[in-house]
Order: sequence, then structure tokens, then C-alpha cells
Amino acid sequence: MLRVSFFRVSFLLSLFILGCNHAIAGLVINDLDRNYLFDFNTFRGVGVTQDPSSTQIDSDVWRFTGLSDGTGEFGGSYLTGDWARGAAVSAVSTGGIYAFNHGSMEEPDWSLGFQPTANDFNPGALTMRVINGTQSVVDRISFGFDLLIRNNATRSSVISLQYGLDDLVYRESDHGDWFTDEAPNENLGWEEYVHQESVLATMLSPGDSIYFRWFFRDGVGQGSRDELSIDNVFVNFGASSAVVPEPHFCCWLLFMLAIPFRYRAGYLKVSKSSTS
Ligand SMILES: [Ca+2]
Ligand SMILES: [Ca+2]
Ligand SMILES: [Ca+2]
Ligand SMILES: [Ca+2]
Repeated sequence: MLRVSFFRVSFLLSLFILGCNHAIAGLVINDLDRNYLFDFNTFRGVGVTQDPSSTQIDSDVWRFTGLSDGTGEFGGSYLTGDWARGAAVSAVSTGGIYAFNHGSMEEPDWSLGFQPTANDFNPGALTMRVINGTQSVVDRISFGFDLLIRNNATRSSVISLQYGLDDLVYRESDHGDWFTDEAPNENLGWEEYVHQESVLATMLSPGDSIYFRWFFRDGVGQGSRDELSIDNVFVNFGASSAVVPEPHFCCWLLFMLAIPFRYRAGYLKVSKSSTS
């Protein structure tokens, strides 16, 4: 007599769904309790593509939207114009994606930079896709980055951090927004804010994704926009041993039922360095 339990059917169904998800590329985290870090030190602003050189950005992991030259997709290839404004060691004016050196000439520290304009990143977003490549249900997610601001223009910009599990519904981080000052003060060079938080009350089954999105838009003021950059992005997945894999749709359902992300957030303004 063939007896198939509900659990077994659910488990097989979830394996099938996971198999589908594994076709999606992104930052695949295979090791628990390990920091996956992007320091952008070899990035030189020469494009966003699926199989990047060390000087490019991986479009499987990173997506840029809101450029006048187009809207990016995960896995796409974007090698000219706004997508590839190059490496800059001083202030720029043309809108688009840059590698900004926020270190010194002697000790460079490259980062992933944005020059917003009326038609670029206004609004716009950077989205990072992260996939649970482990065999465990991830229930602890640590995340952090450095936000760099060069307040050299007369307008203020707003940067919001958001999360989503399906790339459709996003929630704002309870941390709130970052604002650049309206009145310029180039003497400050790059202002650096170190941010990290733990995303709690969220479970990722094997194969599930989580999306981190930085959303950019104008604040107040007139004229041109400040320069923004992101550095030292890290993600760390943890799993409590007591958690048993559940069917894939349960995590999605929890999210849709508006169980809020709860997290410990903190950010610290650590330094101001001169423009190099
Ligand atoms: Ca760096
Ligand atoms: Ca543009
Ligand atoms: Ca500028
Ligand atoms: Ca400003």
C-alpha cells in the first residue's frame, strides 16, 4: 500500500521549487557564519556584466536602475555611458556609475560610486541579490556597508535601505534614511558612515533569496547633486540548529502577512578623509 504523507509531498515540492531557484544567479552563500565581503578595491567603473573582470561589477549580484541610459536587469551586460563612467579620484559631474577612490593617492580605497543628476538615480536604486546556498534554514542575517558622501553640491540627496524576499515587495529598514546636507562643504572630503544590522524574524530556506536595495532620490535644494558611494558591503548567514527546512512558500507567506523585520541597527560616523 502506497502511503505518502503530507510532509513528504511538501518536502518533494519544496525540493522542486528549490531546484528552480538554483537557476537564479546572485551572491550564493554556501558557508554559514562567514562574512561575504565586497570591498570594490579592484573596481574601476568599466561596466556591469555577468562575467565581470576584476574592474567590473557582476550583474548577477548587482542591479542598477534609474539611469537615463536604461534600466538594468540581473544578468545583463552594460559597458558604456552611464554604466561605465570610469575611475575618479576627484569630483565629477556627469551622471552615472563610477569607481570613487575615497582613500588617498598613496593608499587608495576604491568604492562603488554614484553621481546622481536630474535623470540619473533620481530616483534610482542599487539592488543586491543574495541566495541561501547552504542546506540549512537561515534565520540570522547580518548585513552591513559603509556609506560615503561627498557633499560638494547645493542639493541634498536621500538614501534609503530596503529589503525584500521576492524582488517585488520591499520593506524599509527601520534604521531610517540617510540625508546628505544641502549646503555644500567640500572641505570635508568624503564623509563615511559605517552601518550594520541583524535582520531577525526572517527565515530563508535553502535556495531562497533576499534582496538588499539602496534607493536614491532627491532631497531638498536646487542645483546639482552630491556624490555617493558604497563600500565594504558584507552579508553573513547563520542558522539555528533547531530549525528544520520547511516548504519554500511558508517564508514567502510569512513575509506577505507583514511580519515585520526586526533587527538591531546601528551606525557610526567614523571618519572624514580629504578628497584625494
Ligand atoms: Ca574599498
Ligand atoms: Ca545619464
Ligand atoms: Ca559631482
Ligand atoms: Ca549638498
